Amino acid sequence: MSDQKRFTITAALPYTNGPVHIGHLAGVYVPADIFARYQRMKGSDVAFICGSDEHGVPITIKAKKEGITPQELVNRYHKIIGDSFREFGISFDNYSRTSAPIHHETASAFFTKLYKEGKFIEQVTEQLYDPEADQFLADRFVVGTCPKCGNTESYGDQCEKCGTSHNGTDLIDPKSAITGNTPVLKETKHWFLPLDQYSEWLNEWIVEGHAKDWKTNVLGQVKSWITDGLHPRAVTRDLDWGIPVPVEGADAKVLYVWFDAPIGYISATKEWAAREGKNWEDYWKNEDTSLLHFIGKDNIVFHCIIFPAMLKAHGEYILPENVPANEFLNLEDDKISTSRNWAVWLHEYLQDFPDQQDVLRYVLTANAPETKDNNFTWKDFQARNNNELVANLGNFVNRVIVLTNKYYEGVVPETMELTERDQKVLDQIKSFPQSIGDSLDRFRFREALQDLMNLSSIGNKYIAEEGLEPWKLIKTNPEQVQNIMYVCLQLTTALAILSEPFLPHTSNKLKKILGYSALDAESAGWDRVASSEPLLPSGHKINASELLFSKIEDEQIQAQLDQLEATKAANAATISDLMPQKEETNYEDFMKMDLRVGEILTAEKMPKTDKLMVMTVDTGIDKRTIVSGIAKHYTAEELVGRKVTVLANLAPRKLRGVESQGMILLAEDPEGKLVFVNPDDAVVNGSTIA
Ligand code: B3M
Ligand code: ZN
Repeated sequence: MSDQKRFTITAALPYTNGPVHIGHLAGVYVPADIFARYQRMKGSDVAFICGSDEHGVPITIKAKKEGITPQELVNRYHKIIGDSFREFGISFDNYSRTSAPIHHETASAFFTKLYKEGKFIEQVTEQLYDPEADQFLADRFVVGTCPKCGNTESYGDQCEKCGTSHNGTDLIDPKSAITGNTPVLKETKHWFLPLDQYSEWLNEWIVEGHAKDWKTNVLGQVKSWITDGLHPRAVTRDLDWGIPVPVEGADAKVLYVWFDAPIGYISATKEWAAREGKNWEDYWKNEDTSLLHFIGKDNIVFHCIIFPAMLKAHGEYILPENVPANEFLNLEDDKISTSRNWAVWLHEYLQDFPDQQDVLRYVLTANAPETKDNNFTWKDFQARNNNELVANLGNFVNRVIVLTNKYYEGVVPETMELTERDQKVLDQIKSFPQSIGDSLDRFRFREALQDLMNLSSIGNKYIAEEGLEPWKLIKTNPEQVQNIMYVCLQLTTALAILSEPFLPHTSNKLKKILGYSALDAESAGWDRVASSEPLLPSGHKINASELLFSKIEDEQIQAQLDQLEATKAANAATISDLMPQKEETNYEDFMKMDLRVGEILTAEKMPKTDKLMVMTVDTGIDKRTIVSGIAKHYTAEELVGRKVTVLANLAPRKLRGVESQGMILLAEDPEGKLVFVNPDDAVVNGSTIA
């Protein structure tokens, strides 16, 4: 095929310090898999690449806690994660791992080339060091306050609240995650990639060059990174777990995990190509290849700024054509969290819903966090299964298969003269590969899935039209029923083909029922549905019916909700999440604070944010504007008229352009729930508190 396209499709390498959950699947792996399967069906040459990200500090911390080696830890999770992906039909061409020798060689060689060509800055800097642990505190070994958003639990390399990536030394009030001690500064030599030198080029290539085809959430982040100013980034660490820095005298130093991990895409491609007798360079060095990175939003900076800068510095590689990053998926209105066990783990889902992988794939796609954070609820999961998969798709297919077996002993009937109505449906079927494909080409997976379901709806409507139901017509007009059933069988086959990227297990099952696999393999292609040849010719024999989907009962859903409730209760009971007592303060410092009883007069959610509430507060001395991050916890109506405690002499601060003149005191529980520190309603506004 001369116009065959070539794709290198990568999905973020999951950290190997825990299993994977629905958030991973929804954000990265299901969309990537849909795209890869679709392209294969279009006849494209696809390398779909992933693997375990086995380096980095969290892995060493967890291994230490469990008293095992990092390698033992990653071996365990590499298996669990790999199994989950396989079960859910994520069709990687290679699922590799970064502890593999081929990766160590590839990453090492990559670093060496840049090193020899003078692409790094060598710098002795002062880094945080924990004397008691006798260790430099790289990345997650240090916790402190984020200089940008004030989150008190920011890691050394990245703040999970605001997404900023920074250096450990930028943290305010840093603490060692190993001993809890305040670290000291100690000199050490590292290699830095001077990102500032790539700023202009990045701006041209992405912000100007891809303004139209990249997702707005991705462009937005990239722009703000570039306008905030890019700085040299250390690409090495003082650690003993990772890929040794291939420079003489750099003992006890390894490559930064975010330097080696994306190179893992290249290593995994090499490993696969060697196995399959292909040339890996076609997938990484040929300008005709489309390189696509599927990731979650917290990985945008690494895939759109740092890795491209590395590739550019190297000089031999192609750059990503697109990075269709997704936002986050919440679970029952709460952020998915590994440490709070607030997640639906894939290996656990499979125990509770065996053989229902496609139901989860379906719900996660229908609800994908494509343009904004989205929410997974068990009730929605049940409703989508029962009302959409069972009642629409499953019902249509089942009727067609049962009736074909009943009326024609499973043989696709001959057609008589087709009515306009029959022909219309046949024509409609042919338009679907194009329309679903258009959505997929633009990474609009929800829209594409909706379109697939429309095809099934067309079938349901056609078969149930008043007076034309085959089960009624069979007695009076059997010829017409032959036409209807023939058309329905074409539509069912189209569903079997076009559902493959979304619901691979279902598609397989349906192809088996239809005996479709017995037809020539070529015919499985995407565009086959649009051709003028019948998809399932008259005379072809199908098999017996089997249910594609089954109803999910209330009890099953309740069991999941109960489990989450139990998790909540267990979390509330652990005090380990509570903030440690702050350092001692003194009377004078405390008395500097002007605390007063105030009353909220007006409240309005700040446009385009989901957290901020703009309020007018009567402090007794004046009426002023205070902005507070409580919009997720209270509605404007709940706030007006409430007595609150106000810190009145806090220096004003601009939040999203609005000046906040003071602070309202709130209590935050370990779950992140916010409640007011409430003065008695009888106290007059302006009363001082001390
Ligand atoms: N392991 C981060 C993550 O799982 C990281 C991705 C690496 S992709 C090269 O969020
Ligand atoms: Zn922050």
